[in-house]
Amino acid sequence: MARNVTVGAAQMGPIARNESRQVVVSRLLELLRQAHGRGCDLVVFPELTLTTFFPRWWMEDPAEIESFFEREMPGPAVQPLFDEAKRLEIGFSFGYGELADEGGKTHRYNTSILVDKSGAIVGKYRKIHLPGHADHRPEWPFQHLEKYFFEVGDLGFGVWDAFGGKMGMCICNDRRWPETYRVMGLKGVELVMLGYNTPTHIPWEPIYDDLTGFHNHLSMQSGAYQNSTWVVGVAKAGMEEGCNLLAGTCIIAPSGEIVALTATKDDELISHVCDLDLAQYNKKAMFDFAQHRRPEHYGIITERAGPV
Ligand code: ING
Repeated sequence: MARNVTVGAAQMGPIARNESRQVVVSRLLELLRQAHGRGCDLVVFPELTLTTFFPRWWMEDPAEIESFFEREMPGPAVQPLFDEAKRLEIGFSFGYGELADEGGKTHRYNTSILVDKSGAIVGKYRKIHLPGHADHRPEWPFQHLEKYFFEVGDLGFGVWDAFGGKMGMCICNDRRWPETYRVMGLKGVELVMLGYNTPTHIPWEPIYDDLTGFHNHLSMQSGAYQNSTWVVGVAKAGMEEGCNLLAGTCIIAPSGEIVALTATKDDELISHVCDLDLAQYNKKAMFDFAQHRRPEHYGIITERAGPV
């Protein structure tokens, strides 16, 4: 008996800097309804999907910075998405800028949540691998200031029992790091969902500009195969405020094969019936960690920050 989860990957086209939450949510609702029409159980939206990718600009005004974040989830502008998803009995995941008042301080995270069919938030993840820089670099065509706007996530890589299997989340640059998938793989993950905003020009490593699409799929396909898990990668795509963002939204099987791929750089839904039992196959074969993985023999150095 297959453990099927029909998954939708809801790619978003560009979001303008002045685009209201209400307009963005109306676009998310349209994709949600399309997903319902395809019988989806779960829809994955991109990273920071409620606003434009604001880390491309230097900002100092606290009110302007805060305008890109959410103090409550769901807030009034996002509530319609939760309501409609609950009505349609469809789960979803999306990314947003989180303001969290914890320990007497206000913290800023690049966050994603997992919402089940009842409308309950069953999982939260705060981005750990923050790429780019924290200082203003006006000589560059655009900034990549995630280290300035966000703190490093403090929740680790979680795996949650939901949708009949073991669900995991990560965000964008996390997908490039093998540890991301391996930590979830060691927790038995069967489907990893993630969103990304990936410029096709990287000011700090322009030699790989023509390989952004290749590296995008290479990273996710490797993670899927080496941990025998489904991977769903969802782009915010297109020319957004003068910055060209990669598309390439895809659904990847535990074999590492791409089974669904977007054809545009706009709002576009792709979907696939994901049999979670397929993830179990190689967990009991090539990647049976207990049988074949020998970390005690790897000569792992003690993890240390900074240059070795
Ligand atoms: N974006 C990019 C990503 O990792 C980046 C940053 C782009 C790093 C291209 C390296 C090369 O896909 C985010 N938001 O992490």
